[in-house]
Amino acid sequence: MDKVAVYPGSFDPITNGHLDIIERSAKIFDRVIVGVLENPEKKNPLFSIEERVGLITKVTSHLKNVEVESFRGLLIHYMHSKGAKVIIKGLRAVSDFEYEFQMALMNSKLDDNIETLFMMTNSKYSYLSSSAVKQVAMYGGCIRELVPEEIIPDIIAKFKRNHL
Ligand code: COD
Repeated sequence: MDKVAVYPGSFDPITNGHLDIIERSAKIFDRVIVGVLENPEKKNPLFSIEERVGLITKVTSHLKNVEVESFRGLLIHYMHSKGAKVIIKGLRAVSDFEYEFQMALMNSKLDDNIETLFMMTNSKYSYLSSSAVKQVAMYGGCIRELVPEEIIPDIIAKFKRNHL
């Protein structure tokens, strides 16, 4: 049976830190599904859900066992619909731990057959977050090396159109 994992997140936008986790997971699992959460709690996203799925699809096209989809509601329900047993999470710093620990325990309370697997960030990207990328881009800083090259024009265009 195929080993299927889901890597969930907001990915607004995908960064090199996210991509590194996806590439490493793709070496371990038969299929990796990047699940982009349509999260009503996160107000004013930079990219729409369809745009985020499109950007991730573009930068993962070299990974044949990676799929990208959006989902709504509980992650556990999405896992069930995909027949996936493993949730992949990235950990950057101790500050990520408390929140991730709470979510992992809640998810295992909802279904104890599902495991959360934590991957340590690549030290090159430990400081990197989508919010930091947005701040740098908003004020015209260089985002090269923070996000995949192919999506730099998409990010810059957003700020030119909507945010400046
Ligand atoms: N290096 C390594 N990992 C990283 C980096 C980096 N530089 N940056 C981010 N990550 C990791 C994050 O730790 C996270 O694991 C993942 O990548 C995605 O990050 P984000 O910021 O895009 O996504 P979040 O943190 O907004 O995503 C939160 C979820 C969507 C995973 C979460 O809210 C969720 O599962 N929601 C579903 C609702 C649910 O089921 N709730 C019940 C459980 S409480």
